[in-house]
Amino acid sequence: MVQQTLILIKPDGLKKSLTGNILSRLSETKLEIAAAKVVKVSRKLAEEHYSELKDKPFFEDLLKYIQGEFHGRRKVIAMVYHGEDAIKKVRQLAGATNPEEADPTSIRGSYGRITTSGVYENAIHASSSEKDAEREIKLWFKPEEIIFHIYPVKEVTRHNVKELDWE
Ligand code: IDP
Ligand code: MG
Repeated sequence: MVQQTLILIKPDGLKKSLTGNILSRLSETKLEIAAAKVVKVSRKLAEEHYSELKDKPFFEDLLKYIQGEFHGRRKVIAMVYHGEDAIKKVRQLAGATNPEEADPTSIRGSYGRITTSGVYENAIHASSSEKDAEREIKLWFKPEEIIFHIYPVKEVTRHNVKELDWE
């Protein structure tokens, strides 16, 4: 099944200069890149992205982590990958959430760590289901930033300019 998945190179991945390595690993999947940008993550975006984890004890640290507060750089790289079984392929390559339990050849197994304060710094985010992927892609990207449209869009007029929005 053709799917899309949201991938983030998290602030630790950027600080460790892993962008090239991660993109090379992702190219092993033969998926197609459908969107990419550098994003300064606001607290609101961080909260919405991780809304399902809001009751976890590590939630506040997670918001700081994804906003770059632990790495002195307020940015992530956000990308959409597109193709057959994209979600499973990228999750497999990413490895388990806990970098110490992740397959050592996976991205998280190779580059992740648990900090002394208990944050899982695992270099990348990858959507974990079709439902999450759709929610996350619509949260991070506008339709016109994505090359292929697998989710319905509608035309809206803002300030007399026609543009696309998610339906
Ligand atoms: P996922 O990123 O593999 O989908 P989620 O459970 O959705 O895992 O958690 C989102 C992120 O929150 C993880 O990637 C990791 O950075 C962090 N995280 C998850 N569980 C823990 C934990 O038990 N302690 C500390 N950080 C965690
Ligand atoms: Mg998740």
